[in-house]
Amino acid sequence: MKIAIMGAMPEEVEPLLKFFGEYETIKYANNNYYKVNYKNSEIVIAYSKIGKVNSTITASTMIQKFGCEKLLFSGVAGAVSPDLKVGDLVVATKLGQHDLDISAFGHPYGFVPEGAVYEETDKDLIQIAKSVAKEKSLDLKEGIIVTGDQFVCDNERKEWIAKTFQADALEMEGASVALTCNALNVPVFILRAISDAADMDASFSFDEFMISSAKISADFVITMIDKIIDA
Ligand code: OS5
Repeated sequence: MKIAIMGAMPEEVEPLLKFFGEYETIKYANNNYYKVNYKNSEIVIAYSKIGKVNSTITASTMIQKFGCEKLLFSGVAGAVSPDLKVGDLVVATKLGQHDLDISAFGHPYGFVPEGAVYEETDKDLIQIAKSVAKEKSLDLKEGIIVTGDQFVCDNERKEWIAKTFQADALEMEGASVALTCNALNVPVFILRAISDAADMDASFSFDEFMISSAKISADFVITMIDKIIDA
């Protein structure tokens, strides 16, 4: 089994590389891919760099060049739902692009012809995540995550996103990763731990909690790996 684990920023994959310890570094398409042998499986780890384009390239490379058969994303997010606080874990049931807008032609926000507003994630991987959460007595929330090429730090924009997409959290890579995986028929799982509330204090909260929240998410994904391999 070949499994991809990706993040967007170095801090999001560092806990994974530290855990697995030994890895081979492969340079490809202006990025580094870290190959790990673990329990007769191969795990490919990479951070894409920020945003939808970079994350699409990395997800596509993980699948088409490295042959990964499942893809897990681990990272941080801004909270949209007032129920989500810093450090909370949220797994995406579906994801949309909040900055995709051809509404001038009568289409809903986030929609392009021959596409869909939301990309779904893999139900089996969510089940595995739920069983890990139960075993570890961790609170894992399920919700809608939206993606856009902007760091949201504005209540008005956040409220618009909440109302338009019924979103619980937002970030800058998940929907593009899910769209890539779904197009290539690879099961996808997107996990985020909250680093900020996407409000006027977001950049300060992000700087303070990015590393601790990234580790919460990465630690959770690590505990899922054994179950995925054994399933
Ligand atoms: O990957 C981006 C999306 N992530 C999730 C997220 C988020 N997205 C949108 N709005 C919010 N409120 C969000 N909260 C969490 C996090 C990440 C956000 S962009 C952060 C950029 C921070 C930064 N800029 N420069 N550096 C770090 C230093 C640097 C310099 C050179 C090379 C690498 C890093």
